[in-house]
Amino acid sequence: MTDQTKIEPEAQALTDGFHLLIDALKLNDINTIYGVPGIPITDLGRMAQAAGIRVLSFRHEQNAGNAAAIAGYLTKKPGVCLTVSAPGFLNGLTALAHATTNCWPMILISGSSEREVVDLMQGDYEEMDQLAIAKPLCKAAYRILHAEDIGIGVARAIRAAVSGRPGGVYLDIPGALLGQVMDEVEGQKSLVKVIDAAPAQLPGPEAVSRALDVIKSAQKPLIILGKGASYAQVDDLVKDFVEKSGIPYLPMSMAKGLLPDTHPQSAGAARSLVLKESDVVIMVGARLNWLLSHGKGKQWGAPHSTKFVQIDIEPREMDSNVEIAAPLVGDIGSCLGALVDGMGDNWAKPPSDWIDAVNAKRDANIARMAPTLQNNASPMNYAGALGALRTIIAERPDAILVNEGANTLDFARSIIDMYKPRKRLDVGTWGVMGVGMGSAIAAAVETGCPVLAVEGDSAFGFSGMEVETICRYKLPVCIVVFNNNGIYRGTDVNTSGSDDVAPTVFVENSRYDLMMQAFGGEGVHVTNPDELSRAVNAAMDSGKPTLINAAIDPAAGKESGNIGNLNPVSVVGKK
Ligand code: ADP
Ligand code: TPW
Ligand code: MG
Repeated sequence: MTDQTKIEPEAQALTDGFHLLIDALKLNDINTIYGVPGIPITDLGRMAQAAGIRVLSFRHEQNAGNAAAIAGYLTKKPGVCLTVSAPGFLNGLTALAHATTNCWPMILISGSSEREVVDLMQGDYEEMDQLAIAKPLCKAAYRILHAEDIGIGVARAIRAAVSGRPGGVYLDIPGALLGQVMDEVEGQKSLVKVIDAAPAQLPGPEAVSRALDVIKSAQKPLIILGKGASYAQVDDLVKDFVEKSGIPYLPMSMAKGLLPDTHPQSAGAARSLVLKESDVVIMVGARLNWLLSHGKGKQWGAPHSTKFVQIDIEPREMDSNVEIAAPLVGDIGSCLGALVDGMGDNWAKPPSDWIDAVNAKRDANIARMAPTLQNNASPMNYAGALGALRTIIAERPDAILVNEGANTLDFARSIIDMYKPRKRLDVGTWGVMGVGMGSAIAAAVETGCPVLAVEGDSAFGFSGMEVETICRYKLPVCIVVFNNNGIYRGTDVNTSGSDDVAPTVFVENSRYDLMMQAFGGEGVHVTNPDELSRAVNAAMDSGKPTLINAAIDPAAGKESGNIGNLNPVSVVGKK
């Protein structure tokens, strides 16, 4: 027996993997998570919400991932998508690859199963070697195994996502990590605030003067603005460069609105002419990929050869398709700043016969299109329906336009003028169907602006269940489904004699508007442009989740929209 009193050691303050991960994200101003809950990350979502992070739950990880990808594009901070192991991870991975392809910063955080069991392939719950699978599909992939490494792991993921050419990063979080405990003070010390995550990258002075020399030598210069230029958020500098140079510019799809499409130097409606005839082209945050016919061939007026100046943060982009006469490697702000400085006060504008030729072609094309936009016929064709939406965006330039489909995309791109930067969100470099609802949700969440999503009926179907998410979070999203009963057209016939419809045809006269009503949103069915206008304006005024089923003539569209030429042709003909 002892009379000694037992002294309890003072209770040590502890933290764990859950809290450290949340603290690390918050420390780096990541305040929104897009995802789908489940083992092992359900509590992580709950705790993140309790800690003040906005946690948006989706109906499918791919849509949450697409939302994160667009959040990255709009904010220059990595959009975060949170998924469960194996199947949830794989669903999110498509979006991570999409973000990487488009050069947008995103982090896919996935829970994963017991490392020891996975690595011995012993059949764990949702077993998969996720890190190995993610690696080839994104810019960087990391796994955190110890609670004290969470700060560094998150910092590495953020830096990898946003520095240099932005892209997707995979962060593997084994479930066991979340439960690991450590001293709270030590834990807080282990967190890392990323300083200067996307450092300026200045072009060399020789590269700048080489570029200026090439531009000066041009008789028929052209500027091409890509979505890298929109992403960079140096809108005033882009305007300065374009206006000071006096050079006509062509916006790529998502760069529409970086300068208003009605800008006097816009060559958007003279695209074929400027690509074919220009002698010097200055690429600003755009790649010479398939969307620009790889910078060569008939579309570029071959055999005449074009000289390129290219501004890009990724050195390996240079000469990827054709020779670049003046590579300008650096961030767009620094490169354009150096060019504008170098142009001085007496910069000579391009020859007036070139400017006159571009403007004449543009004005003629616009005049030719104008009457088609007034077509109030029912059933609607694309021009009639889009003419109505064009007016709405002109009156509401702050609205964000989300757009996907084939004909629905291609017609809307050329018909709807954009007036402000980063207001047009579409299918990006891959032409992916299904990004629409994720994009619409992230656009509303990240900017608070109203969103108009113009969707082909097929495109909408890829992520249509997210109308529930839009209703749940009461987002100001108006979806217009261009319902032509199918993919490209609703008129294909099955020639086999079986009862099935043709592979491109959907249920006739479906009522997508009723889907929205199922979740308490507004659903409207319209058959002519006047009704469409009224319904969209009402939706935008009310800010209520709305889906407008716009009946489009099933015979109005073309196979694959504007890119039917990319379809392989059977040498023995169609059966
Ligand atoms: P688009 O599809 O509009 O033609 P791309 O996605 O093909 O545009 O090209 C965007 C380019 O912009 C990429 O090559 C990317 O490396 C580059 N980029 C992205 N952000 C920056 C930046 N801040 N500074 C310079 N280049 C950038
Ligand atoms: C992930 C192939 C390109 S466009 C399209 C498909 C299926 C749909 C076109 O029909 P929609 O538009 O949306 O009704 P419209 O106006 O022409 O009728 N899977 C993915 N991405 C792509 N691009 C496809 C398939 C495709
Ligand atoms: Mg369709």
